[in-house]
Amino acid sequence: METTIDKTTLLNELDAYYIVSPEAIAFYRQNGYVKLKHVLSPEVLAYYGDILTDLVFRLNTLIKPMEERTTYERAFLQIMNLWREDEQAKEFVFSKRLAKIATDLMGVEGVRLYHDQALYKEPSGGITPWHADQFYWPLASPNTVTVWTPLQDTPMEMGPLAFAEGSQHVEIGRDIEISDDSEKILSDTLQEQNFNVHDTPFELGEVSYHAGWTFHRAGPNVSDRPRKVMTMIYMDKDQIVMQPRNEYQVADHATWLNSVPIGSKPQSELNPILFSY
Ligand SMILES: O=C(O)CCC(=O)C(=O)O
Repeated sequence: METTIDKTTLLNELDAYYIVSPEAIAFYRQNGYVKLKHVLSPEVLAYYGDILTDLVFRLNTLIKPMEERTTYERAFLQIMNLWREDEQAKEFVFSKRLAKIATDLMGVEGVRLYHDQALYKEPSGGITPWHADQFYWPLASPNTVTVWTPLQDTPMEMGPLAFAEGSQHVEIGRDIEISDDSEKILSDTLQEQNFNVHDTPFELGEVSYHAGWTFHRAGPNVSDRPRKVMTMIYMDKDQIVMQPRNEYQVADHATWLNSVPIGSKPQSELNPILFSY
């Protein structure tokens, strides 16, 4: 029998507030990430998962065989700002539920979207090397956070996201782009400095939030299913754009921040406020 999807129920769920426990907030601030279960229902994930997946495969241009790809290209198909491509993708990306959690974890008044991105690790896709995201962003304060939302359960063989606990507090390796070098150098340094690495599967409905300076990586996808993940990067709504410090930040300033003046808030239509108290 065909089941009918009640769209209003799905939209209500995307906007319904999730109460973030004081323990989860304390954990995030200490460790630079937190994993939360039962944030999204199987129904929301199935419905929006299909929409996001169709978009990823429609917009993807990376079609060369795995053997010819760089380490970065082997890690995932990366399709950005899906909210600008499709009204239903926008419903998911603009979820107040997910944006409020980001707000509460950072302890700010509200958050803007930096950009979204789908990260699909294909079967036989390689590792995501150790890196910290904020290396790429010309943003003045560390109040940035990414929600990593798997669209299916993600066992170890699919390459779930792993985190070096507390690594956002130390100013090591902040000038290293994601690469084979970052994997080697950061893995050695994090080990030498005794950082605990949290690497566990994600249940269906579980999501993680990690701070912009938290080092993270993912293993290869050795399963026969694609590891489908949608992410949204949030920043404090009062975040300030700073002078870019590298070529990636110059590019991000133009692409994701609409080239707003250095020293101003990113107030253009590219960076909407998604939740505010
Ligand atoms: O999905 C992955 O493998 C990497 C994700 C990541 O680096 C991020 O969301 O910041």
